[in-house]
Amino acid sequence: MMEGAKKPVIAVVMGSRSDLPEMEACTDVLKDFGVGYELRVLSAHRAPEEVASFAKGVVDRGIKAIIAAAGGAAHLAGAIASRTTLPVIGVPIKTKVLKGIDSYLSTLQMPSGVPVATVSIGKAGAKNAAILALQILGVHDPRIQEKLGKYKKGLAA
Ligand code: RP5
Repeated sequence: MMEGAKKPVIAVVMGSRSDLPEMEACTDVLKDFGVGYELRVLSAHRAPEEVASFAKGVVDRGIKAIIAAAGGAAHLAGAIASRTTLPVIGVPIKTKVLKGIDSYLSTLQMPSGVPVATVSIGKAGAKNAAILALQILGVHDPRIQEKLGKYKKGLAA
């Protein structure tokens, strides 16, 4: 586990170290906003027990939103969402064979009652996951809200 300097309020989880190059688009945004996050590699298929204990302990550590990225038969975001009341944002990682359509549908198509807020495939989705997590936190944090406002103005310019 690696962590940002501040107390983590967002958890960024990915299914493999090989997802990190795409997910740096996510952590770069969190760093720019100065929001503490924790970063973990946890595979729903290769380490299911660790995923379960992560999901069960995450509220007690003060985490407010979870970003979960995986590729292929992407089970990670859903496996976490099934075990927590925190909002879970799913990032479908781009894959070689099916270009991430597999990851996208696996992350998106959750059953009724267990939502995963699924963003677009790849780096754009990774970045948007960070912004969406910040927007969730911004509802109760005026400093994040203000920074998001400046960010939006920057996009327009
Ligand atoms: C998924 O399988 C991971 O999220 C990754 O996108 C994909 C391939 O993993 P590696 O075989 O590169 O570890 O679980």
